[in-house]
Amino acid sequence: MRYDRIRLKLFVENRRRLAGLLPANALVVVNANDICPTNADGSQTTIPNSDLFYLTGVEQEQSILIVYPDSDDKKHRELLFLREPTSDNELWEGHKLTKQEARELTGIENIHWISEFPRLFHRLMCECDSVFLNTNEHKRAIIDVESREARFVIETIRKYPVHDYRRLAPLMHCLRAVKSETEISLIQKACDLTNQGFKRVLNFVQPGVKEYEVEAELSHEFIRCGGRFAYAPIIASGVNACCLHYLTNNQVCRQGDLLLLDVAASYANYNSDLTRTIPVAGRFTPRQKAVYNSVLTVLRECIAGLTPDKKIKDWQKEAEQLVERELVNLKLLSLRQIKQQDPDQPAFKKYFMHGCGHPIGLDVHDVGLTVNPIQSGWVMTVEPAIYIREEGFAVRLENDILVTEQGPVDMMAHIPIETDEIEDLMNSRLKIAKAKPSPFGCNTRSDKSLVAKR
Ligand SMILES: [Mn+2]
Repeated sequence: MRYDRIRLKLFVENRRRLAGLLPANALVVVNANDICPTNADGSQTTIPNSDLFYLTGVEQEQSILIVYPDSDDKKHRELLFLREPTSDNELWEGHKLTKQEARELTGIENIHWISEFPRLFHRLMCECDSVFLNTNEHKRAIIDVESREARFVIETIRKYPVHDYRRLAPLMHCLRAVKSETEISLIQKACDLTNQGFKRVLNFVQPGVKEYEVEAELSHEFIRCGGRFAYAPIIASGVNACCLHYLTNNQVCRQGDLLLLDVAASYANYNSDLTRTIPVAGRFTPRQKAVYNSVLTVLRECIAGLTPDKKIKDWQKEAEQLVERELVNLKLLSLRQIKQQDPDQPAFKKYFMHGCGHPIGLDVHDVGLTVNPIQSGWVMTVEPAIYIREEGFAVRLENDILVTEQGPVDMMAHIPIETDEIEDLMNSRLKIAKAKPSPFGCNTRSDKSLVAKR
């Protein structure tokens, strides 16, 4: 791991909370994520299974957790199965957890090698009354690939067809939605890394830089601090910002354009999510500033509106009404258009067509019972926007907010957002020599000698 060790109390407490939600004599199984293949013998970087991490802190492949709080045998109440370290896998892949290391990481006493899983699992299946199996459930996820967990579920039900099976996902969603103090401090750490990356970008962006060069600056900052990109960064200049999930990041940032940056760090698997929109040349035009300040006003009102007991759909409705008001102020919509609109296709949707925010945590679009009222302890993003394709730009602003009984806490309050602040920071920097040739051959198109050397 590249982050400071998390105290095992977090994982012990999370398992205790899960045990508290289970009916009598229930068994829970949680599997690690697959290492996903790409092409030939390649594989993707593995992101740990969020539920397994939440309950154990384990990131290692092929791991399996069993929680069986009512087991007669004390040794069977919590079991962790790990891939056995061998000289061969350690030679090729690196260090694997020893049993003692796993105990110190997770607080689970009973650690077994994965080869012992079938025997012990069979025994526990003969003793329990119900089995909670894990499924990846998210409203927006359409998943065609069968995960390790999904294969385990299918195989288990095939072998034990008449057991009483239940979904673990709703319990995990209920637990993971409300963040503990440790989790909040880890999300805060991710927000702080994001701040560092954003400040570096304010010092870097100028007309002529490519969007992917901005991406490289962020990458440098996040990785050197032990973090990584929380999600594929959106670095969209000019009209590119009107594509909601623009990921090519290959255009030149031009004088007079705005640059939308939806970029953030994750730290210790906890994510942040930031959006800022900055002027490429360091000054907003009056029109850009007017739209920007409209979005900023809505952002602040939506943050203030994140209060316990409100339903997300009501909060979204408020956001839409605020955006609509601003669209009228900006003369993008007329009151007549609004009066005559089809209620199923409201006029504001031309300029603001997505949700105003989502829970964030171990997943960027975090699990949570979003039909339930907002609760103290949730961390939500707030991301209003106005997209004006015909004017060739968009403004989106996004901060991460902790909901509390005492009112919303903006975890990104320290990240520059006022237009004056952004302009000042961009104009006070030491200008980096423009288009300095890179020693690594970034300008290879005009420099054949670098290509020939390889
Ligand atoms: Mn977001």
